[in-house]
Amino acid sequence: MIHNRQYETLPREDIEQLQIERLQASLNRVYRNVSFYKRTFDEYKINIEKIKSISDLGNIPFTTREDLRKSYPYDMFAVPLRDIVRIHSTSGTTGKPIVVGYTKNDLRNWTECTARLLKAAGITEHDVVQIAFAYSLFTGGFGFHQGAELIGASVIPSSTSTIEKQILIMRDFKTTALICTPSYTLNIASALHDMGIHPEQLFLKVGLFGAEPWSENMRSQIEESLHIPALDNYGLTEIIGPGVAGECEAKSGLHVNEDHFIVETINPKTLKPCPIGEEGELVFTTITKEGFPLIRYRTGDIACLIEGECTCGRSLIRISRITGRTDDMIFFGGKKIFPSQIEEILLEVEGTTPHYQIVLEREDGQDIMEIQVEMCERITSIDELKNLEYLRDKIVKRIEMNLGFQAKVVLVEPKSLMRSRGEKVKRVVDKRTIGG
Ligand code: DLL
Repeated sequence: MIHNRQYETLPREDIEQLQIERLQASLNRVYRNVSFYKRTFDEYKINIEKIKSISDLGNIPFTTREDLRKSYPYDMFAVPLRDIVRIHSTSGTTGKPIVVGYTKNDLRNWTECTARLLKAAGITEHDVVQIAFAYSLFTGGFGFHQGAELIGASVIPSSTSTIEKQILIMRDFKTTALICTPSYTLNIASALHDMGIHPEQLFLKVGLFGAEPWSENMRSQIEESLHIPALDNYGLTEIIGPGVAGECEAKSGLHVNEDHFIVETINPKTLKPCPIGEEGELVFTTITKEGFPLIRYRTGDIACLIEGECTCGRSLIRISRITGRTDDMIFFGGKKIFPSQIEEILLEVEGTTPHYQIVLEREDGQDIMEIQVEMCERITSIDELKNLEYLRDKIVKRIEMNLGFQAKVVLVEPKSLMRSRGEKVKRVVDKRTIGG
């Protein structure tokens, strides 16, 4: 099913024509209204009028996460706050989060984008859609909610209830479509098994999963345990939230909503464009956003572009599954964390050194984090031992308060963590396998 046949099946030349027109308007808008872009375009002597084709976009410098952090909270907004009707943000709780704003038009476009993903998964007004993403500063819950309502589906904002409650809702409210992260879905599947509920006792027809990396192996596990097709969708707060790209029922790549976003892939080292089909870092330019437009934003996500016709009839370019990141972002129990956020907390606690190692494991479907931290000095007395326990509790509490999860903290002897030849401790040891 295609939600917006006019735009989703445009001939390629028409898509590119539309993109260039909208790009011109966006470049003018950011130059006029966002001091960061005015400065950058002046510095690089960008003449907007000379950007006449999509390949000319390559002359414009990138925007990075760091640029957005520096503009906290509102410096990248291209409209006054009175025109902003919604604010979301990334979860950077210790470091500066990235704050994004939507105008009424932005919300309308965002709603359209998620509605397209839902329709592509076969969801209609006859469906009961259970959204088990947080309704919060995180974009997942609200983003899909709007789209599902636009389609006319019956929406259940079950958000972050307990797994048991999700399952009871799913069974009793006759949910037909489930929307959440793939790892949470596997937890639901295993809880169903424990509760003795067979998938045939449910009404599920399809699931849309995203917001974290997953694999084909994980897709098979979900499909086999819930007896539904499991479709991938991709998005990020900075660009709009969910709705940037999503799979259709053909499951052969994620269609990018190209009438709203221009996608490029670059080699993250040379920063040169990658040939179609070769993996690189995804770079997005928004071409309809008013509140928080971004030009050539480096996402840090690795994927490749897939050209050519899809059996579904959409002409929109596709991206592959996300296969990795260019940075050290950790996906942990539905949260996205940078080791630097943990480091900041450790640096605030006296008695520990900045040498630490994060060890990630998965037990019974739950992510577990152990943080091994070197102490400044060796322990020689009982009093020091007590002090050690106090230190450990302090770190655990701060992590819970600032980052919102529980970690096991182990204080280890000075210089006991394994160092590489360059004398650096490996920051993250991930013993989980995706889908394992
Ligand atoms: O995760 C938006 C979203 C919500 C997407 C619901 C899909 C469904 P952020 O919290 O800003 O936004 O995280 C964005 O998550 O840069 C990727 O690294 C990762 N990510 C999102 N979707 C996928 C996916 C939302 N399908 C970051 N596969 C992105 C792999 C994904 N990684």
